[in-house]
Amino acid sequence: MTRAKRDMQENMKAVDMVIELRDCRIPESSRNPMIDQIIQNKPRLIVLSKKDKGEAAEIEKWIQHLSNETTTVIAMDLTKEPVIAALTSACQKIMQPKIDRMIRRGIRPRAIRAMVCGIPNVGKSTLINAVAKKKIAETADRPGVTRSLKWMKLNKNLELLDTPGILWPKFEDQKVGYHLAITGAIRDQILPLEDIVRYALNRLIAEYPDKLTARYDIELCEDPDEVIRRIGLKRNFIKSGSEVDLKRTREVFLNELRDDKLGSISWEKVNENQ
Ligand SMILES: Nc1nc2c(ncn2[C@@H]2O[C@H](COP(=O)(O)OP(=O)(O)OP(=O)(O)O)[C@@H](O)[C@H]2O)c(=O)[nH]1
Ligand SMILES: [Mg+2]
Repeated sequence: MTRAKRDMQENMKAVDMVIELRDCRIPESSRNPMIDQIIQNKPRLIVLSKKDKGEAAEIEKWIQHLSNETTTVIAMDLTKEPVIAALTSACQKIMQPKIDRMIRRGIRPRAIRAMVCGIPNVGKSTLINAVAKKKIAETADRPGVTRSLKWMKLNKNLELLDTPGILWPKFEDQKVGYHLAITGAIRDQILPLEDIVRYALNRLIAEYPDKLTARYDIELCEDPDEVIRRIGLKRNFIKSGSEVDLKRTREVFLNELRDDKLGSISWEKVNENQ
């Protein structure tokens, strides 16, 4: 078992529920399947982050698809939207049955305790910083199970563990790797640049030809290698001689894709995953 997993399992004992972050553009690829095992049957709030970067209609379908009795789903732009209000209301709704039970038994309900978790780059720090910045964060030390845990008190109803649980994505399916690379979750050369770009272009040629032509003003064809060559030619990325500098073209193209220069794209759609 990895250290991160062990830590999460320990911290799990101290929380009432889990806030799982996923990238709204790739809700399947940006989840770690181990999470179900770690959080067992604790109530869960899935926050689909980077709402501003995905397609509204697709995000709405994901919200419907992922919601069930123990899981509530919301989508957010964590950099702009009021995080505290959204989290408090969602977490309260999720925990209401338990709170009601406590009240019926004559127990005064305490604040809900939640842990934020997710794979790298989904917005864990952005969420926690947004909360901490508000200075409601009188971080209090309270003994956890084996060591002291730091909590951030958002208000009288909700406390967040100040360290998120980090999980790594799974790369069993190559498509997952491409999705993570395209959205910037992995930046290292884990996968060959050529393959990432080929995958992205195949998808764009088939599903978003207008976005490609609008950005690069080229004539499209079905061959992604030819399309990247045409993009390089258009941008005048020429090596000595008259050859197109394909490596540079691919790098620039992938950077532009990550920077949303082609617009909002939901790389995973609900139907494909059913
Ligand atoms: N546009 C947009 N950007 C976001 C959103 N949430 C996070 N980001 C950006 O995504 C990048 C990664 O966010 P982090 O909060 O650092 O992600 P993290 O989960 O803490 O990542 P690790 O620390 O690597 O595990 C940052 O550049 C954030 O500004 C969002 O909702 N919308
Ligand atoms: Mg972080």
